[in-house]
Amino acid sequence: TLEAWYMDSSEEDQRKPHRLNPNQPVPLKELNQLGVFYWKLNADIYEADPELEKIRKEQGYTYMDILSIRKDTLPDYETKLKMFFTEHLHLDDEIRYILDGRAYFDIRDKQDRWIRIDLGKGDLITLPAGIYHRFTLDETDYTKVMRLFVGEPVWKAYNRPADDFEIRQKYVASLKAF
Ligand code: KMT
Ligand code: NI
Repeated sequence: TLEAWYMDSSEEDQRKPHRLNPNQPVPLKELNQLGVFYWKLNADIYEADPELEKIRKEQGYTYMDILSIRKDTLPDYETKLKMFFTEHLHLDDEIRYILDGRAYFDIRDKQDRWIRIDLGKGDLITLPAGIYHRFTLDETDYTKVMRLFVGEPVWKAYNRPADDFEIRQKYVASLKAF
């Protein structure tokens, strides 16, 4: 299963866990209420995994590519990591499947607090269009991630504040249902 927790507000290295003391865990059910969904898969067989195929078919994830995020394999590593960790939203869902290594996704809860989601090999996560979030490596400085998308990919990120976008307003309205 997936581990998530509320973050402290220290300015220390973004790659550290940033847990509160005592730790304040966030159960998957609460992530679901924020529109975040999760599957656990066997990343060793991702190239021919019927479970992954089923999800891709059901969700319409026609596009996929794979990024190895480490200093010596990702062009413009420093710049990209800085961009990934700048709070932003997208007009489409963000779907990521960790094939190797580890990473954190941070998302905002309804009260605008940061929740850190700890991802490792085999974790597939979807963030809804319009949610504010950011991404970082952890102290191991490496992950290999599959990016999935419905149709032609659009990677454009809108940094916060992006409250005037219709997708943002739609997302915020969707939270009131809970
Ligand atoms: C994003 O938009 O937040 C990212 O794509 C970064 C994580 S996966 C490369
Ligand atoms: Ni993003």
